[in-house]
Amino acid sequence: MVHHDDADGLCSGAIVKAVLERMGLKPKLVCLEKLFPEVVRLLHSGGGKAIFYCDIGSPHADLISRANGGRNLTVILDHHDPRPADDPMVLDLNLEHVGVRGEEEFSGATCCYLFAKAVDEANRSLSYLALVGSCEIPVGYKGINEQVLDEALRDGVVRRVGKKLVITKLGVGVRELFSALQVLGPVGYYSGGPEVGIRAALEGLSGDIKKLVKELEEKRKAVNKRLLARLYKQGLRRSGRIQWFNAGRAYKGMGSKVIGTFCSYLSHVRKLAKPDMFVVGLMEMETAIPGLGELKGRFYKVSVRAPRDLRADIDAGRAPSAVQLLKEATEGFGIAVDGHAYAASCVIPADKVEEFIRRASEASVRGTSATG
Ligand SMILES: [Mn+2]
Repeated sequence: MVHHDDADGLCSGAIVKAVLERMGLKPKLVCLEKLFPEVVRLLHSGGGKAIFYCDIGSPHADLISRANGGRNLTVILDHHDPRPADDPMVLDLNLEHVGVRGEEEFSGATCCYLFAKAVDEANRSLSYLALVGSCEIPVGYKGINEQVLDEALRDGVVRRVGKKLVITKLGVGVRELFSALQVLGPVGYYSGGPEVGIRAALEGLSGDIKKLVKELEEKRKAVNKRLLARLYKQGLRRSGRIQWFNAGRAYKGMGSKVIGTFCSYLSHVRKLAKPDMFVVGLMEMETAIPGLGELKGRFYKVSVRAPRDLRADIDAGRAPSAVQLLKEATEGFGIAVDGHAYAASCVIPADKVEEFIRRASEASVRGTSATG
């Protein structure tokens, strides 16, 4: 079982873990920040396994199919924009395939929940996890998510307390659990956070877990503060329409999502970031995947954010979208390039950093090309 590291990914993992355990199986969980091709090949080596991808996988269903070669039964439960799976043993159950929008109407956890319900109606007790995971969707509970909310309220799995939704069994707010998981997975990625997050999703927030969430948040804040002080002193580096900084190993021990969060914040800081240029942040990644082993080589995580004024130029086609910028700048070596118009991320080999900056700077002034 492979699941993503954010709150939606942890809820997705928790649902499928519970379903498989209720069936008497003993799933082995692997939490991933990004789908490295090397990891996919490793997971699919050998045969006769059942492999689940939760809130991750659809954008790489083609890669997964090639790595699988018909050997393992593979089920993808995801809501990210899918690529075609061309191995009949790879079943992508993403509802995008039937025209439901994964940006608005369902999350990875919703997809996992619908699977759980199809396996056994008794799994309706897990509906709250679809609601927690879906907090990442900015438009509220719409479409299928709204139906899940109605069902959860009717079943008494969640109840309204004032304006809040509370999970009856755990006595925890839906939003509160979401916020804790957003820290446990991404910030605690290299310190056992995902396992704790899965437990929290199924059993609630104990005092110990709350304490861990607070510690992780404080650690991240301290690094953010140091980095900000450095940038106030040195400024961002600029070329073409990109402004960038390299955080190096400042976030050592934390998952690489922290650089994206920092870039989002930075893109609003007028004193540091020009509002009409891409904000690009780089950080060196750890070389190990928890529970799986060492990766071959060293890698950098790259995050791109478009500040306000740049967004108008992107919409008008006067600047490439964030994800298009990354695609062009990392063609030939970019790993897991994904995102949308105003925010995108990927992984690049450490020896490609300079080439990436040069190409991103060139692509940033080109405007919309046909490759998007
Ligand atoms: Mn998701």
